[in-house]
Amino acid sequence: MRTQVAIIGAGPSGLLLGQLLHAAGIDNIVVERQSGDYVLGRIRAGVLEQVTMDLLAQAGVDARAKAEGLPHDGIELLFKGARHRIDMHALTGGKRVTVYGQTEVTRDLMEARAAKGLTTVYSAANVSLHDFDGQHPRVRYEKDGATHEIECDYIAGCDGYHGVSRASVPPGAIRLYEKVYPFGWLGVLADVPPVSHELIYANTSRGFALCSMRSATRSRYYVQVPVEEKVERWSDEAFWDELRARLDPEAREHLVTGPSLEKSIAPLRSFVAEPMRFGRLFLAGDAAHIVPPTGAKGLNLAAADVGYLSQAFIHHYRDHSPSALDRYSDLCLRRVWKAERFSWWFTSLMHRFPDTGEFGQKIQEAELDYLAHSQAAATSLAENYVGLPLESF
Ligand code: FAS
Ligand code: PHB
Repeated sequence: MRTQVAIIGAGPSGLLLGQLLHAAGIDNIVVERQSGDYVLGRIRAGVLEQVTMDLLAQAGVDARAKAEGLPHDGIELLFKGARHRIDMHALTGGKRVTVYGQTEVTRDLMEARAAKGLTTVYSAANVSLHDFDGQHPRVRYEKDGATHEIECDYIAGCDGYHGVSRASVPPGAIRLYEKVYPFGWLGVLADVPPVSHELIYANTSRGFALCSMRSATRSRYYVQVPVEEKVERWSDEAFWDELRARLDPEAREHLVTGPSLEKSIAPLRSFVAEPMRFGRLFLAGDAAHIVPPTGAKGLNLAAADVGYLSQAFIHHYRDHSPSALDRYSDLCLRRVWKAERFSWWFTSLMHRFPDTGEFGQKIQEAELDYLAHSQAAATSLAENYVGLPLESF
């Protein structure tokens, strides 16, 4: 097979890149090691920045997100037993986020790709990348007992943190930056109405909690747990009891519980790989960076990367200009590191660390009190949460 851009990974990065390239007349093939159902079965992000919504629109895949997504103008910070609203819409001159699950984004992208008859190879085993440091890169994979090869102009590594793309880069050519947090998030998805119409981020002496949602009838909740915690040790009842213990009286009273549809523990880490380009291989999304989900940046950073990368390929193929491809990594990393900082800051503010102690808890509460009563402080949180603007090439 031959294509212009071979995309590794059919998560949000790979599928959105595929649609953006197709919309610009650039041929591409997506190679995914799992089945489509497996990809859809992963429960992950829930909050989309306007930048992401705009990119979905550019790809012609925003209809359902606009129809079913929930526009959110604010979030609430819960500390010392009381909630304080951050009016992001007012503080950012009218910006907002949209609550719409990553699963639905992926489903919309999968359906759009299939409707266009574009090639997606699912259940591709032993994917390998070749000669991306030369002029004629290739991707190999095994399927149905045969080895297949794709000749391409470029490879987009959209295969996540555990993917083969970053692992294919010679160790001396890449710099890795990582911070692993000493706790995880135990998450529950349940068909119960959300406890509040906006997200609640809670800092409590028992640890962090987050009240989120997927719709008016489906909620997503998280509680901070020790990094060694096992999800098997948590009954639904134990989860709901712990969440209640971390809420304010009003939220506790309004909490509707029910059987979990999904229950899992996600580890938290900050991670960046530099650069994001190696010859004719470009990394995008979780393949290049990971943020703790506190700032709801992971999926949105992935979308921004492929927004930049699709524009760079368009400049290359349409305008025969290599400069945008040359600037891709620097442009992404400038915004990635700002999102890494915001996600690290918000995680440090909202969670209990082994060494937080009483003094640390007082410092966190003082900063939260400052955020709740200073327009300057709240504006900084708001403009980062709704998403910093993209730069132009
Ligand atoms: P993905 O990991 O989503 O997709 C990569 C794809 O590549 C996968 O389908 C994988 O099967 C495939 N792949 C891997 N290796 C391959 C190979 N060798 N060959 C071919 N294909 C291969 N972000 C938020 O904003 N909010 C959240 O609450 C949140 N929660 C998360 C919870 C968990 C447990 C995890 C892991 C992440 C969470 N994230 C969250 C971040 C997440 O949403 C990512 O940012 C987002 O999935 C990034 O999308 P991709 O870059 O496409 O990577
Ligand atoms: C979610 O709904 O899964 C979600 C929302 C906001 C976050 C993290 C996760 O910061």
